[in-house]
Amino acid sequence: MPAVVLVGAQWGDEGKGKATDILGGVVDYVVRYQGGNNAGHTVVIGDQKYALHLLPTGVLSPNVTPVIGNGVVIDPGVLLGEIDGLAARGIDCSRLLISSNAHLIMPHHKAIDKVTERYLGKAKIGTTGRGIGPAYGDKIYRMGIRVQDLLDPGILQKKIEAALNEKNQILTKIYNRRGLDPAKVLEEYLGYAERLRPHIADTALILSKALDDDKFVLLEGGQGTLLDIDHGTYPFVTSSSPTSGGACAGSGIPPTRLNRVIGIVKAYTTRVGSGPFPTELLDETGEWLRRTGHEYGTTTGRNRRCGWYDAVIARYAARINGVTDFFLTKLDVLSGLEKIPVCVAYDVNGVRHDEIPMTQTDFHHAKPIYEEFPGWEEDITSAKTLDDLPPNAQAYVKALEDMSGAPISAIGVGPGRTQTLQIR
Ligand code: 2SA
Ligand code: GDP
Ligand code: MG
Repeated sequence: MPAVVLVGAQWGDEGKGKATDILGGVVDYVVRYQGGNNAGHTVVIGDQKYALHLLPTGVLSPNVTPVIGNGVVIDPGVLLGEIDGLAARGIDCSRLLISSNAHLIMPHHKAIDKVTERYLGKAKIGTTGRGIGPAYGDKIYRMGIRVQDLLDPGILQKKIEAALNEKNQILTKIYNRRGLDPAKVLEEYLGYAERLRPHIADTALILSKALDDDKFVLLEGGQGTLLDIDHGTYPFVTSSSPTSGGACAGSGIPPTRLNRVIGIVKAYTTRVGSGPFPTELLDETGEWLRRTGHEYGTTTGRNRRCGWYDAVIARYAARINGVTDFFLTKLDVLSGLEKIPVCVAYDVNGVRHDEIPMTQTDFHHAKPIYEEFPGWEEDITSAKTLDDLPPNAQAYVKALEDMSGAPISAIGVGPGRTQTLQIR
């Protein structure tokens, strides 16, 4: 059985959590392959709302084995809090598997993330402050602490001491903050080790055997294509690879075993944090989209910046990820608009660009070239098939499909599990 990747096609928060949950009925394993508890994936089941940060969305489906892959950075305190929170609501997380090769977010990573953002002032990235960038930085710098180090107290102690030797200098001498006590950090992390031990595994091996046994593996991305460390709007990106290539590196599943890449794309665009966003609306309409679409950060509660659909970005995501089909989400939010502009290309200093410009400088100056589509008044949240949608909504979907580089296979018309139209 092949593996399927689910990837955000914009700047995150496209509705990946709901999409994974819907597919959860047929899959055997759901794997997070990058990011950490910066992610916020919302799933609404009946009158219950779940906001997951580190746990794969598959944890909500009783027959799914949730897996945290090697490409994820884990804050163990947050993970255990999330497990306990779900247990209190009757969700069993005992099936959870955690890669022994995943890296740990340490207290110094969180401290450095917050203090560097503060020092950047106006030039800040707008991170979630969860220690994501510093944890990945140490991983690449080959001084990270991994999940498997929790299993060896001697190694863990040495690694914490070595890390704090350097990081305490940075915190105290450069940023004028208090240093961290290695003994206290060790004690805290050894406590986590006890509880996490039964979940730690060679997940790449388990997933490989599962695929050999014809099991269905779904790889669940966090954030989105334009936040990718390589392919996103650098430096206003997260520090990992949400794109489909990252799914392989972050899980140990080779590219030859992937057969479908689903791009999740919202019927308009949002972004949290700093960085270029050509179709951003800084007016009443942007505020209306935020209110109507409930566009507030799932992790931090921050206002999300809102704007029109950007087909240049969707085409880029289709190309970079090899999207086989799109799930178009939140179409219902657009009900009530007289006209709906869609960005089809950019004007950069008088020159038309049909692709994202090569340099960030040009992208910062990109002005959207819009095509307008007639809107619809009707509430579409009860629609069950494409034919239930008003003709103008159907025409909007068709236009997006024609412009975005891959067919649309499902449409979201509300946050609930059942509010999805399968159209292919
Ligand atoms: P970080 O913390 O180092 O990953 O931040 C770097 C940039 O990545 C953005 N980022 C996100 N963008 C959208 N959604 C995310 N998850 C949460 C959500 C965000 C929240 O689901 O709403 O609650 O604020 C997410 N995580 C990281 C971030 O805004 C920076 O631009
Ligand atoms: P993710 O990070 O991609 O998983 O997305 P988030 O959970 O951060 O944000 C998406 C929000 O949109 C959540 O509150 C979802 O419940 C909600 N949502 C998902 N699909 C739809 C949809 O089709 N219509 C509406 N109205 N809300 C949706
Ligand atoms: Mg989110």
